[in-house]
Amino acid sequence: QANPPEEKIKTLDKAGVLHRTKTVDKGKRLRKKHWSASWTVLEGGILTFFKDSKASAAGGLRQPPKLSTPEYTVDLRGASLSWAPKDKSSRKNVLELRSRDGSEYLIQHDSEAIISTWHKAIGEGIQELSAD
Ligand code: I3P
Repeated sequence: QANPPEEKIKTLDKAGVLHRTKTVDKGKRLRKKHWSASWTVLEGGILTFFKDSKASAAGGLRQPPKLSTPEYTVDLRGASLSWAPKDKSSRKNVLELRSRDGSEYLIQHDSEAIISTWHKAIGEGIQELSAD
């Protein structure tokens, strides 16, 4: 094997702007859904949702939000990912991510192609961690 696992896991897997909302916080269902378009980074088995920022949404990949701070950090170890059932949202292309600590997030993008690449990348991230 060319690279030790420590090397592999540090690489940036994916980054971009997604719609997301947290629905459950450590087992406690949140009352209101607040969808935000925010910069999202998948790196080293961690998915980080940055704070909502109009600048990050508008700038897309060309303008990473340097001054933005992480809002939610999801450890993918022991997490699970699936397409959200229809009753979870009226939106299309919605993924549901459940973390091991019992929190849940919905992740959405109007483009089926874009959400599919995130589905694949996050799914692979979860797989890689379960192999350790
Ligand atoms: C919610 C808002 C959400 C919607 C949610 C509404 O209303 O419109 O976007 O979720 O539907 O309750 P409010 O802004 O008044 O909180 P979706 O867009 O995912 O459908 P829900 O009650 O069916 O979760």
